[in-house]
Amino acid sequence: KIMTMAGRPRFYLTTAIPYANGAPHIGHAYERLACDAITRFKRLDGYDVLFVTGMDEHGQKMQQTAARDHITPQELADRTAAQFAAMGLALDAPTDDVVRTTEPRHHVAAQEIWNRMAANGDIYLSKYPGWYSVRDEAFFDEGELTEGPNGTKLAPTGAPVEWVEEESYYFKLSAYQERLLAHYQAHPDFITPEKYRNEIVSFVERGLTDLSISRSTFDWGIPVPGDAKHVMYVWVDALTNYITATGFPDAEAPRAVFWPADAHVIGKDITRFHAIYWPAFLMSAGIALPKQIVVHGFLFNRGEKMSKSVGNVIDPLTLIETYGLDPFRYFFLREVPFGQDGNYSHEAIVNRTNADLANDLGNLAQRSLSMLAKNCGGKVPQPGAFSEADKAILDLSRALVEKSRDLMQDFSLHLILGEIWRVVGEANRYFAGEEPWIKRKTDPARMETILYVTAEVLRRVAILTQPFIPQSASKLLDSLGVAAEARLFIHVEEGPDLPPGTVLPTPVPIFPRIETEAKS
Ligand code: ME8
Repeated sequence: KIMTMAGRPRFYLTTAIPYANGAPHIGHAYERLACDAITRFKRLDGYDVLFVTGMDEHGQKMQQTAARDHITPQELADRTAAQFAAMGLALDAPTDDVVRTTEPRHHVAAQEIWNRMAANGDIYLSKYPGWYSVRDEAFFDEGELTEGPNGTKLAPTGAPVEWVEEESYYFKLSAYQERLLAHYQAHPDFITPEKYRNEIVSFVERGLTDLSISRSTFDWGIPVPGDAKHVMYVWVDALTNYITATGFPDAEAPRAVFWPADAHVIGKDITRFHAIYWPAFLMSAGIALPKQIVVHGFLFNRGEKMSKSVGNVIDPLTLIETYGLDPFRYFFLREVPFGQDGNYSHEAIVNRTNADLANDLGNLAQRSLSMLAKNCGGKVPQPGAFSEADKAILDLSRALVEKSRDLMQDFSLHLILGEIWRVVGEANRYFAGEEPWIKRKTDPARMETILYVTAEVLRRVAILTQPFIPQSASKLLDSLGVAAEARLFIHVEEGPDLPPGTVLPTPVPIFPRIETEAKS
């Protein structure tokens, strides 16, 4: 691991940069949210994290959408960038940077990587006709196409393709087949989950053809160095954002130390670009490869693909307004196994929120903290000697850090939440089984110990939940009197545990139930 001067390990994480030709949808929100949870987790675990997103603002698709809306491509880009910034705020998922591909610093980086690939002899001018899909911004081989209506042809993604016959610059992708395969072999975790790795490996094994990397029939892009008739293929441009953020080509830039990135988090439809083209470009330019391409699945509304024509494209901001931010965050991170496709529906969101947040964690916090307020003078009590049951639940809650860290190796966010809520379940059984409301009369000292143990377990659970439900976790920690600077994972592993005598604020409900029917 690379250490910073302060001795903290570094971690550089990116989202894909959304196309700026449309408003944010739930898939974008999900990706940003997952990356935010990873970022928060790593920071709480002592890492110096660089978390970057961006906007993919060039290409034919942008030019077409802008023309349709009677605005310039730059106006379209500005409008969409503002919508994505609002989404980031609504999700409470801030980033350290937003690389917009129309920025001058990005033009510099993209032209530099182009020049290095050219200097390495990997770029040539030629003319091969081919099938191009504007929606995917990609060429497809004849053999990959399917029949569309009225004798038209469709890309494997279902998008229409057009026959393109123009002179363009090509990248010698075919020359990288063996080196890419060797890299996948030597770094088995380069593409994760394995399912996507296997797809990429067999695709590359079937052989690679050279890649058209410039266009000359439209001009909304970064000019090719030395030949301004051409603009760069939008994917060469877009992928380069990941090094623009680290100050490339300035090797002395403050963020240069963050390259190579630890994880590019992307959806399953763009694995080819990230796991084949991007590493090949970097090899050609003599730049280190990212450590991991982390692939997530697609979200479906009740099993249906979102589409404008079906009318089921849901604005993530509407969902956040309806359910509240933390229920929204919790639902998607808990319910969708990270790496797999997932479904959402009103019922599923309500059920998760009420069962896990309101009942399991909310009730435990509410019951134990209001007992503390009433029976222990609103202070953290002094515990007596711990029983076996006390020790068992305390140990389980402390072990959560190491378990979560292990699961974070595979970015198994849903399993981390599963482990945390398993402990919440145990804590509820402990609390019910120990019956502190009865001990209040028969053995008040024992009651104080039970309430102490429960509050301490809540402290640990709250610290662990911060990456996922940051606002609620923070309220819970406030209600336990935990100082803002004592909320790291190390404070679970090494303490200090809740100091007896700490004065606690009046408990407030933190996890409201979602009521779906009006009460009569
Ligand atoms: O692909 N569920 O941009 P994009 C989950 N500009 N994730 C989804 C999704 C869904 N239903 N739909 C899309 C692009 N995504 C390029 C990226 S990176 C150098 C350039 C994911 O706006 C998608 O897989 O179409 C991608 O990771 C991200 O959202 C942006 O998609």
